[in-house]
Amino acid sequence: MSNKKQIVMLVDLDYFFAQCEELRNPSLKEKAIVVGVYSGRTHESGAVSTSNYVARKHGVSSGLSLYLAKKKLENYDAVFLPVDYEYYKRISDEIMLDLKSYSDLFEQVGIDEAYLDVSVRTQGSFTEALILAKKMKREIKKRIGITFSVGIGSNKLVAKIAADSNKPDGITLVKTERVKQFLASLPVTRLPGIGKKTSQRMNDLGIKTISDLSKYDIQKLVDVFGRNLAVYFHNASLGLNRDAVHKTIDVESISRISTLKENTRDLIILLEKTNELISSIHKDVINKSLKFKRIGIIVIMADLSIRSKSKTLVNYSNHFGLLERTVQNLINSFLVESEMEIRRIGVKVSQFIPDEKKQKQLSSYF
Ligand code: DCP
Ligand code: CA
Ligand code: CA
Repeated sequence: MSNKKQIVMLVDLDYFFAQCEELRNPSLKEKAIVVGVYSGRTHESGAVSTSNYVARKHGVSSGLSLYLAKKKLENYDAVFLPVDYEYYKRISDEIMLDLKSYSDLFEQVGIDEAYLDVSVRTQGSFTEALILAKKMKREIKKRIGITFSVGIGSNKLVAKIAADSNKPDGITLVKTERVKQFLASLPVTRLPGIGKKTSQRMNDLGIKTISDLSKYDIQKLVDVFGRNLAVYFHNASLGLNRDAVHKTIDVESISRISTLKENTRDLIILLEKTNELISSIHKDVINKSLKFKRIGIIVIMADLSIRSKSKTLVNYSNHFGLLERTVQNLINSFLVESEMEIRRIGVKVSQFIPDEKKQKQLSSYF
C-alpha cells in the first residue's frame, strides 16, 4: 500500500427496490410502498424485500412477513408490489456505470452498493472528496432520478459505517483524526461482520459499544473468537482496516458450447466434448486472473429445446479438477432426469472475483 493518504467512499442506494418503484410511478411517493417476495400458495405468504420510508414509519421493513406488513398498514394508503429484479438491475447498472466514472478504482458490492477509491483524484483531500460526493449525488439524481447515501473515510470500514449513519440522501465524512470518537458510542453491531450471534456473545462478555470492544483484552478475544476474528474485531473497533478497493470485474460469465458429431446420451462422448470446452474456459479464466463460484452446463436437446443445470461452489476457485468433476456430476444427474438425446452441450462459469494470491482473509466481510 502506498503512503499517500487513502480516501474511500461507500455509496449505498436508498431504499433501493422501493425507490425504483417510485421512479417509474411517482404517484406512489406519498404512499407506503412494500416490495415483497411472494413465496407460497396463499396471497399473503412471503416476506418484505424492502419498503419506502413512509412504510418504515409504520414499522414495515425488510424481512417482515407480508402478513404482518398488511396488518400494520391496513389503515394507511399502501401498495404492495412484487420484486421486479430485472428492472432494478437495469437501473443499478446505469448508476454503477456513472459512479465508476467518479472514481480511480471502483468495486461494486451487490446490487445497491459500491466502494469508490478517490485517493488520486482528490489528492488525499477530504474537502475535495466532499465536493466530489455532492457533485456525484446532484448529477445522478438529475440524470437518473435516484438518491443514495455516501460515507467517506480513510478506509472501506470507516466509509461503510459512515454511510449507514445518515440515510436516506445523506453524506457522512469521517476524518481520520475523528474516527475513534465517531465509532466509540456505536453498538458493535454496526461493525461489518458482527451479526446477532456474535453481538450476543460479546454482550455476554460485557461488550456493548465499539469503545467497549476496543478496550477489551485482545488475548481474551482470541480465546473466545479465535485469532483471525479477534484481530479483525480489535482493529475494526479502532477503525483500522487495510482491505483495498478491488476492481470490479466487468465480465459476467465465460462459456463455450459445441455441437456433438451425432445426437447422443453416451456419458463418455459427452465428457470428451465437455473436457475440450473446460480446457478452453479454464485457460481464459487463468489469463484473466479470475476465480469463479458458479459452474453450469447448457444442454440443447434433439428437439432443440434448451436446458441448463448449475451448481454454486462453497468457495471461489479456478481449479481445473474441480471444474471437471463438477461438470461430470451435473451431466450425470442431467442424464438421470431426462431421456432425450442430446444435440449440443455447453459449459459456463460465472460469479467472478479477482484471483489475488495475497487476498486478505477478512476481506470477505466486505
Ligand atoms: N433486500 C432484500 N431482502 C432483505 C434486504 C434487502 O430483498 N432482507 C433487497 C431490497 C433492497 C436491496 O436489497 O432494496 C438493498 O438492501 P439494503 O439493505 O441496502 O436496503 P435498502 O436499500 O432497501 O434500504 P436503505 O435505504 O436502508 O439502504
Ligand atoms: Ca445496501
Ligand atoms: Ca440501500
